[in-house]
Amino acid sequence: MVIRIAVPSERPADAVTDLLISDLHLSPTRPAIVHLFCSFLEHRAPTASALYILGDLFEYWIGDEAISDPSLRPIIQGLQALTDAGVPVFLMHGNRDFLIGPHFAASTGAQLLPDPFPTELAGAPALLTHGDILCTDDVEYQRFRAQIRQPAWISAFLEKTVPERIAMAQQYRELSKNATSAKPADIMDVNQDAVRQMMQEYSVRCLIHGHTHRPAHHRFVLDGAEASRIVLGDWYEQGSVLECDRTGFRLTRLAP
Ligand SMILES: [Mn+2]
Repeated sequence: MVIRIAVPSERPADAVTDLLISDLHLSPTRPAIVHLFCSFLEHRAPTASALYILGDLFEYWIGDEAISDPSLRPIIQGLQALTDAGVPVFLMHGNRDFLIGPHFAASTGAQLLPDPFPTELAGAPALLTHGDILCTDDVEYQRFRAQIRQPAWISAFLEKTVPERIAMAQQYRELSKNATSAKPADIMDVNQDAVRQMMQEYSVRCLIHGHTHRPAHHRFVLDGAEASRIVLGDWYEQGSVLECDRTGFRLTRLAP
């Protein structure tokens, strides 16, 4: 379960809206989206009861040495200002930034979440996941994922120099782009059986994920009762935020 951080007095006492985002793919090559995110951290997120980032905050993360990259400083500082103000930030790894580690967490005050992560939202149990593990129809991707998540692969990668790692990350990104454009769209969506299985395993009726960049609120019947799967949107053309309070869930957009 989530450990709530004590709320300092400068925060509104009635802050009861949780915000969930994912797939920002922040990169110095897309300054408008970096600016949009920093503005969101400064103006929108401080009134929230918590901010959940469900993976792929960054276009790629080559290890926590990236914290000292000057172009990423506004992002680190913005997150730190938010957690300093008493808003808990929960961060899950995505497939692009699964090497975010303890130094990033210490520099921002963000708390790393395992994937999947069961919690409570809108007064009911909910399960959070980045979403790529549900794309079981994409066998080639799952094979690649299993390979790069092995501790031996990770330690070999982290032993390389920073420029070598950046070159490799960019190379993987190109390979992924080419592979993605060659695959039929439905292969890269979640598999409904995988969704049901995960929800049954955690006994939840609400699953929230990103990764597929197909924002939607899907309703279906699971074991005879209504269930929902909420998909967060990406931050390519605009921002995408899921608001959650006791009245339910709302998918909203942020204009750049
Ligand atoms: Mn992803």
